[in-house]
Amino acid sequence: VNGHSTPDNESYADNLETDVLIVGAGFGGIYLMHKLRQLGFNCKIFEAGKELGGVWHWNCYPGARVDTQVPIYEYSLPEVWKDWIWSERYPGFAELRKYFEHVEKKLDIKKDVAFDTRVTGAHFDKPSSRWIIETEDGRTAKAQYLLLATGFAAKRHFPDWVGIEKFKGVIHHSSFWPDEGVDVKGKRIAIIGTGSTGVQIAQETAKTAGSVTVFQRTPNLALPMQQQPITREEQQTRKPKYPEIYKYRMTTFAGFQYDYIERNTFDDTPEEREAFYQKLFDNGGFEFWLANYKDLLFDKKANREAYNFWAKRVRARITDPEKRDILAPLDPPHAFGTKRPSLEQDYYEMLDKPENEVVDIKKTPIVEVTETGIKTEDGKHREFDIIALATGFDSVTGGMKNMGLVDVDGVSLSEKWKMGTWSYLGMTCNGFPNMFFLYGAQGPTAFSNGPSCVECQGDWIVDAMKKLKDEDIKYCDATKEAEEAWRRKVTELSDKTLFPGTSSWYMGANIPGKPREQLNWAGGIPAYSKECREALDNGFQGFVTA
Ligand code: N01
Repeated sequence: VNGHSTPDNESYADNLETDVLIVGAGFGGIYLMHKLRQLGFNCKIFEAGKELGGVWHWNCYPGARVDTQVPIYEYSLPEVWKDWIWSERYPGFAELRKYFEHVEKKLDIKKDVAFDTRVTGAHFDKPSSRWIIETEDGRTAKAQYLLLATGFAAKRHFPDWVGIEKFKGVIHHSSFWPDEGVDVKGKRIAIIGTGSTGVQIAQETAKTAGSVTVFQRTPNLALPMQQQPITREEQQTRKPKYPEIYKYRMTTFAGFQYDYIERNTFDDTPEEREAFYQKLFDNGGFEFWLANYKDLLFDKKANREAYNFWAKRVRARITDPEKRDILAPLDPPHAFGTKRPSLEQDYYEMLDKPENEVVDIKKTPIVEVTETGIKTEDGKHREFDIIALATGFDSVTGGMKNMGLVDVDGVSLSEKWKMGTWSYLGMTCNGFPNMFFLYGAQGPTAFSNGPSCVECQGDWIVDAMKKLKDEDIKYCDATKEAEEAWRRKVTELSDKTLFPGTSSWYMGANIPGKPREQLNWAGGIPAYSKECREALDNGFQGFVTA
């Protein structure tokens, strides 16, 4: 299994001292750097990869593209969007990488980034009020503030199948896909996993591969993407509305250009409901998920109604009855929308082709990877040239637990979070003074559009740091009580929804042994923002300051 990064960076001195050390140069890290520079903070970013872009630096697997429509999945910064033009409604990874080149031209970030630099340890030295940060290549840095922008997918998940190291063909995890690509033409490809990644890989490789075999544990309740090219003229005409669009996205549950409607499912007649579902489904994107009736994620009966519509539409596209029942069963595998639906273009048609196969590994689990292929419990051995592992991530908490972070009493974050996750506001942790994180645990993270979440939390972090500076406060540290109360709030919000009933990475349930708990704020961005603002406006409520 390949890796991109080799720690050979010479671009920063050992014993670096800076006001702010940011970890990660994706959407979050770049935003923080840009905003903090404007306030006169001296900032540096440590980034394990070789380029800006975070997940878009790592993700170049076949078919990788964003599932949020232009212009929602981008910064609201006018200096960035004003002269940036996309080519499609849902841009692919190559275009997203170009977007980050454009961001660099506008914001001049890279001069303060040390690439190929992986953080492996950090602790807070109370006497000097400084974080001491260690990197994999043995250097250290000191900073007054430590900001973690490591994303929700910083730690890959590799299942421990017997023999996985023996496979003699090509095998890659989706986020370690080689930059130069893999020639799939005419090859026999296995794809393990049917999350957003697996669906994209299967749909794309099936266009040229000899055969595609998808190993599915849980069907993805995928929605039509309705991809379309978009012209420069269309975008130029719409740009005067962008400020309004970006303002609106922060008022919606998930930071999108649409929101749940004010009606419940059974407020409408069956005919009205059918017409409404039809419209959402055909508009494409996440509308069927995020612009649906407001009880979709709360009421089992309402949810089942939406599922039935989804299954009817998808089943009609699959001619093979066996594949139809595996990909879109009549009975829901879980409540619709409690696992992230992928956006597909011709996933079902591609898998329906006779040369392609869908293996239901809930019925016949994988028992072994051999030199030439994959063996399942029913004794079948299938041979492959390429295996794509689309098995996901130790999502949300895995990255932060893996960085050697230690609290003021010498307890590691991985120890602190062993039995569950505790944070305050989904941005700070007790015992980790002046450490802030975004797009991570107990924030709107997985239930929101990435750039919206990053800007909401980034603005709060920047305001908190400005306040600390203006009021001459050396550090702030969340209290244990505030953490307990936040955890309770996160759990209570989630318990009102259908999310806890589904084994998903949202609930930590995709990683063997990981505590099952809601890892995300399920109350929407506006309510989240309000809570966070109040804590600041009330003079660092929930923190001790010194
Ligand atoms: O990962 P996943 P992902 N044996 O965890 C299966 C974002 N994203 O990389 O569902 C067999 O969702 C697992 O099965 P199950 C997006 O937020 C966005 O696809 O646990 N199978 C599942 O099918 C997304 O949600 C885009 O039963 C095993 C799959 O592997 C997040 O990233 C594109 C297994 C993992 O799916 C993660 O997506 C891609 C095992 N031992 C990703 N272990 C955009 O479009 C796991 N699986 C922007």
